[in-house]
Amino acid sequence: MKLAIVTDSTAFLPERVRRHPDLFVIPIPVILDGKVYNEDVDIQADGYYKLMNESKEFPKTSQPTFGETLDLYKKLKEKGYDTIISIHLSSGISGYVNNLDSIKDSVEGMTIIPYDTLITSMPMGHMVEAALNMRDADNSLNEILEHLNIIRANTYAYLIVDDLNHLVRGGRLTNGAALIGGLLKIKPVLKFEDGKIVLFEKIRSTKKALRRCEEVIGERKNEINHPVKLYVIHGNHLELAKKEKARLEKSYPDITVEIGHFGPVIGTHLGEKALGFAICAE
Ligand code: MYR
Repeated sequence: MKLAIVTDSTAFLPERVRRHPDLFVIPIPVILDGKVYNEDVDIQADGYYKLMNESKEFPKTSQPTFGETLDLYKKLKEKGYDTIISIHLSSGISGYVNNLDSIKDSVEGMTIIPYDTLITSMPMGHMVEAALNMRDADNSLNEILEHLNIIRANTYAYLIVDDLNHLVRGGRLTNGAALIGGLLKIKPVLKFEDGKIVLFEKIRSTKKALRRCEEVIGERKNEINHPVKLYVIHGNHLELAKKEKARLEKSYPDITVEIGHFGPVIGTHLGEKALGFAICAE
């Protein structure tokens, strides 16, 4: 088997993973005032929030076209690959991964497996890295998929956003419209559940919401039967992310905590100053 790993630009990938020769990344588009930008190709996280906050129309995201995705799969066939695991953002927040079902049998001699991570961002990058490491260690396709399933079943993410309107207007908060009226004095903690973003708890202040995230990460850590990694992810809020990383390291000294940021696509849906906490089985 010659295996390629494909993912999309919402996976936050550290440099060591980006450079892997068998990894290929499809950009997800962001639309600002009618202009289409491909994430990480013609727009980066740096400077994005300023552009987003200044845009006249409400910014949007879209899916890569079938043509673009199929072209990549065909190019990989020409390069000699015969198998692709295409690891993508949750079907609960984008139709992209489910839509790949309609093209997965279109390249002769190529096995294409669309993989719904039920998450995105750093936890998805974590799955991509795990798949690449297992590929390099000559694990079989089934072993890699089974391990991805273990990580997926043991991944939890919690979010605090500064302005819930972004998620509600973008339609990515399940039952969001019902929530927004009563939230003036409340800082909701959100979570991923079955791949969708839902309310976890209504908390009275940002400080208490942050402490609750730290606590709930500890609760999940005690339930997961594998070594884990922690991620703190920010939308242009590095100082807060660093503080939270330090707190987590103090509370859970045996676990590695990595910091990353939300790129333009996720930033569009969470708004500036969002903070995410994730725990994943290694
Ligand atoms: C599309 O428009 O279909 C593609 C992009 C959808 C992205 C939705 C992002 C929602 C916020 C995810 C937060 C992740 C925290 C770990």
